[in-house]
Amino acid sequence: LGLVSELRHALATGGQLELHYQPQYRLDDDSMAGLEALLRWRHPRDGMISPGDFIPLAERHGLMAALGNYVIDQALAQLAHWRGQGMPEVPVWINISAMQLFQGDLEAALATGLARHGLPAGRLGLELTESVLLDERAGDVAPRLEALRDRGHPVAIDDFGTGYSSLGYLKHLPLDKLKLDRAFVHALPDDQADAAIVVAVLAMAKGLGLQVVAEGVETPAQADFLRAAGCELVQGFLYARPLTVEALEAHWQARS
Ligand code: G
Ligand code: G
Ligand code: MN
Ligand code: NA
Repeated sequence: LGLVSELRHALATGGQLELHYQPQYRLDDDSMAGLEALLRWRHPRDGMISPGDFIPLAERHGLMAALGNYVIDQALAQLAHWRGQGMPEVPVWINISAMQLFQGDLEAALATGLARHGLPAGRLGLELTESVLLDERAGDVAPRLEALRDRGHPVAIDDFGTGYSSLGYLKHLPLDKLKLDRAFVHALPDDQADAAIVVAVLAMAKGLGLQVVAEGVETPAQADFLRAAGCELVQGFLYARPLTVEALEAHWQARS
């Protein structure tokens, strides 16, 4: 319980929770296409704690709405701060958990944040992990996503290919992007099965009018394979790790 009260304290004071940003790049012209915001907890005693460890804790203890709303506000505040500073005006993508999607005030939190920071909804993309679709409330996912997309938020399915869900949902859900899970990228270009799966996913996405972001790109050989296969967007350690704001600004300046 110690960590829970510390998380509650961190949320109330704000200082220990920060967003890191990982850029996404276009394979055709190397331009920056977007940023994924990844939450970090800089714990005064334990050091950097991964969201994989504290998000489940937040969900169990009723802190997820507050944490999610904090992420929304931080990401939008950062975008507003960068306005007019020469940073590329790309969307920031935040991760949304199943619990947040069904939380009553998600739309209000988004609308409030956009209004406060004077930004259009198109600048804040929403990533939902594929396993959200396995949630028992999955029947309600389509109308929830439609409402968010109608407001102008781009929507992506994260970890695509690992959620054990049916492809049928692609027909019914309003989506903009698939984020191909790094499990399929890791062994490219040599692994014949992964190569076949990636080519098939790219063809399917094209037919459905969806963009694909390949995740976990770590080597030039993986990038070459993906480019030749017609993949539009990439994210991974080859380009940049998730970066602090200062490191991202330096990364951007070094590239421009
Ligand atoms: O970067 P890292 O390995 O720490 O990310 C671990 C997991 O935590 C990823 O699945 C990522 O989607 C998730 N995650 C990161 N930031 C957030 C966030 O702000 N909200 C939610 N719900 N999940 C996040
Ligand atoms: O589930 P989600 O895709 O949101 O998780 C993002 C996680 O993937 C973050 O923890 C991030 O640090 C990690 N990540 C980003 N790029 C790479 C990469 O090239 N290789 C590996 N192994 N992990 C990556
Ligand atoms: Mn993600
Ligand atoms: Na992923």
